[in-house]
Amino acid sequence: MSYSEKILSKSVDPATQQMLEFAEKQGLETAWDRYEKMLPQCGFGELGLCCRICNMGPCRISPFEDTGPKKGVCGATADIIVARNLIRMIAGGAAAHSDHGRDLAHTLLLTAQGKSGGYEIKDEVKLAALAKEYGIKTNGRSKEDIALDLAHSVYAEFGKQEGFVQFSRRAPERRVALWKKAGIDPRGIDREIVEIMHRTHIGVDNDPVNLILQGLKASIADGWGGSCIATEISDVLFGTPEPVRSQANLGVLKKDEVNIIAHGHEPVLSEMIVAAARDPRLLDKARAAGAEGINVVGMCCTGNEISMRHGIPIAGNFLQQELAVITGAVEAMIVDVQCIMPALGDLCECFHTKFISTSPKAKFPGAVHMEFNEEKGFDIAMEIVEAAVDNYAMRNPDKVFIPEDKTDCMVGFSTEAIVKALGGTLDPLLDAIKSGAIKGIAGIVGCNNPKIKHDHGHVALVEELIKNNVLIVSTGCNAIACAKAGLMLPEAADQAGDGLKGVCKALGLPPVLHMGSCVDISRILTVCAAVANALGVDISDLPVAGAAPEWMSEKAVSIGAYVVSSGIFTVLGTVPQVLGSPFVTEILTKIANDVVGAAFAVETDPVKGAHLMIAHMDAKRQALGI
Ligand code: BF8
Repeated sequence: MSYSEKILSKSVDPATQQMLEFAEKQGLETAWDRYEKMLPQCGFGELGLCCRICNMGPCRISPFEDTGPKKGVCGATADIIVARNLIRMIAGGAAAHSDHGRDLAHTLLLTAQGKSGGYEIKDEVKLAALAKEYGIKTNGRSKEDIALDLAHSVYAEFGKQEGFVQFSRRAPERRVALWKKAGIDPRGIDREIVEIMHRTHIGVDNDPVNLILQGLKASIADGWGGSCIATEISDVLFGTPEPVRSQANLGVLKKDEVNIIAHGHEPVLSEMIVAAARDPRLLDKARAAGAEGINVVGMCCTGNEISMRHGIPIAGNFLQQELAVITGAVEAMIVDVQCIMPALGDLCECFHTKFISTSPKAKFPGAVHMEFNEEKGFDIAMEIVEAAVDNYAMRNPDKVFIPEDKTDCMVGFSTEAIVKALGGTLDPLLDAIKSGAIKGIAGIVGCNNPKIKHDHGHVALVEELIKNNVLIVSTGCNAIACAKAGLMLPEAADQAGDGLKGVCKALGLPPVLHMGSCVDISRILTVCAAVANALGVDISDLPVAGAAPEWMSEKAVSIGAYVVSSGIFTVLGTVPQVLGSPFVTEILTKIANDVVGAAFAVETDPVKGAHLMIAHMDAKRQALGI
């Protein structure tokens, strides 16, 4: 099918192209339309030069040399304003990830106390391993007793006033020493986030370097703290992912079944939705309503969580959430927190789709609120799924339009699963890196953003890297883009360079490994730390690099900051709002190298971005003498 130039410029994904054309014909608005209406976007904002922190403002700094104000009312310069705005984004992102981690700690606590509704401790091996890290005794103790101590320990990480976050000690000793030297070894997670808010208040910290260091510190508390807690405790409660087959793209919606989309982030909700949808009573009810079954599918990071653990299909990534509703085949869009467009409310009103919010932290216009809590998790999930089943009768078959596109994928590559696939040790991977069969490892992550052709940034970057023998570890909306593009199948190794192809074929692995949701970037950190420790070097010495080709969220800013703070060169595919300060730009792209041994680059062309990463890996290989 051929589409207009306009539609082809918006996405490379065939299902998305098809739905965009359909939406246009129906007169339905999407994020792409709202983005176009926003153009031209505020030039001061794009450069990070607008300050709204106090009510003497808003102030904006002129980016032109000769004209316009160079200081805000308080005297803040472009450097100060840009640095403050940037680290407030880190605070927002770190808070979101880490609050997700806190909810997992809470669920573990309730489960250990026997007070949760439907949860259990599924991975006792991981429970024991984490207990060991925290110095919790395991001998002769019940899993509930161990879990209780672990829950108290991880809970305490958030409000810790002094001392380090335990999981940060997975980093190589040299990395920790470097953090200490730079004054960015984080204390409690909440403390570092609060300190950003304090320091960026009018008239507090007005040194851009000092501000950015605090931003890095809070981001480390996120990556090696809050996000890591989210990942590890999810594994304890729901099982550590293992390779499993799944499918991705809007074609996973079914014409003859009750379609339920689980959208958002926290597996605490989605795990119970998955369980409830298998309940015989609800299945009978769905059949009595004329449906052939109940089809739960995921969206965004919730999609990643439930596909990694159950093989549940993923309907799409961030920019596809509205398109899923426009299929007219969705009985319920169930959401919790993060990356949920408020636009869904108005859109769902054009269809029979029930937009169901569940978190006390996240309410939306036009949504029905069915509040979820962990004490009654399964019972509430049953009510939510039943509401979806009851809504099947309201579906208008004339409005249903589901694209056929769906792609098979292999997901579920937790750190443990990767080690298992390698035969129990990291040695085969290290050998392949040393021999040059694998040039390096790239972590490709992050969102979609209508500023860049949907999925093009992700797919073009990843294809170029695997062609050059770079093994990819992927999370978030990048993982979904790669799954849709067929890059997460062992057969995709045929698109890789000879070295990577040989390794993948020998091990039966895809060249792009799905490591999970955005909090699961902590898994990537753990792998990097393990590889660095095995080689006796720091992470910054490894031939590894990161990229966020289509990033948009504050969480992505925090991720970028902690990845660079961990010593990993990172390429951004959309331009961060910092260019109004050449000094801050220089800190991020150059000076950071002297402090944390890594820096950012910005490259909007994904193929060029790939080659920046490859050149970086080549340089690191040379320095290591491999
Ligand atoms: O945490 S990649 S759009 S879904 S922020 Fe959001 Fe970005 Fe997708 Fe998951 Ni991550």
